[in-house]
Amino acid sequence: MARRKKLYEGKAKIIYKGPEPNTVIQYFKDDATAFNAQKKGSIAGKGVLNNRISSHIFQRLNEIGIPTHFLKRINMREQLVRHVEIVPIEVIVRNIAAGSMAKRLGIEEGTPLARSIVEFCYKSDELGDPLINDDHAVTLGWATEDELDQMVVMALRINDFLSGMFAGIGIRLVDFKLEFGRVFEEDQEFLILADEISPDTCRFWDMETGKKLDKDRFRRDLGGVADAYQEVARRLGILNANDSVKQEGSVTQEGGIAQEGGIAQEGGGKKEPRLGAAE
Ligand code: ADP
Ligand code: AIR
Ligand code: ASP
Repeated sequence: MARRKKLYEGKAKIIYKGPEPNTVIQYFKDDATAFNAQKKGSIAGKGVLNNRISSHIFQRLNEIGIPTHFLKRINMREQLVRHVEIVPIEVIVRNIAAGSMAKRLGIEEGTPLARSIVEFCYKSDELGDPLINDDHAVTLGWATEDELDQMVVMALRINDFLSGMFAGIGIRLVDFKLEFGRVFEEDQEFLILADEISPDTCRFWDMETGKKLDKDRFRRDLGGVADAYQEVARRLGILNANDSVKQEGSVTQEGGIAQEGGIAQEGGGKKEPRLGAAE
């Protein structure tokens, strides 16, 4: 493999220089962190599943006219995307109270919200991605008023589309996080959706049982992390039904032992899952 220039290594992905100008490659790692990297681990096969799930979702969003950075999935762990200047704001959409909002406001997790809530957080690991409002974002120069408006409009459209898409496969979209980036074309600057949408960045609850099918299984030590991510991929129709989860220790956690299902292929010793129809 040709040697590539690493531009950035994050908690869950590595960004490499792309083959064409203004492109980068996102490499999806198996590493998992939570609570701004205070908790660290590795989930065998997570990167493969997130690459596949996120590619599928971004492709669908491109098709309905949401501008995104996604160009194509290159292989099991990599996708080619447009290089953007990331807006240092995480945009969170919530349909049901959960996680930090439930905790902060003393609301029981699982309480439905009368309308969707959009939150902004300043993207800073050191500060723990603190919640901010429009005034902070504009005054401190992280985004313009117009950019905030664009992000909210896109986030709500994405929420409508994805809520329907997941409801169709028996999954409630509880909340999710988006990142946007700036691209420059012919003296024009505009925002496109960047980063990833996967069980690492969304809360997914099974509509019948309420089972968590997302990163909360890792955050809250619920076990079955890879299994849950696989279930999401299967329901999306992008993982063959006969792909199985190995009941062997393949999730490791720093400072602890967690025994978890990794991903195995039927009749093969390879760890990467066999995936369904190409995008
Ligand atoms: P983190 O930086 O929070 O640890 P990741 O491990 O997911 O997160 O690393 C991916 C990084 O790449 C993130 O910081 C994200 O903002 C950034 N990123 C996502 N999409 C693009 C893109 N198209 N161009 C440049 N940077 C991107
Ligand atoms: N999120 C926020 N920062 C990183 C991520 N992945 C996502 C969570 C959850 C939503 O944003 O995965 O889906 C809200 O998270 P929280 O912790 O603020 O309740
Ligand atoms: N991704 C963030 C972290 O690594 C937040 C989270 O997902 O809990 O801590």
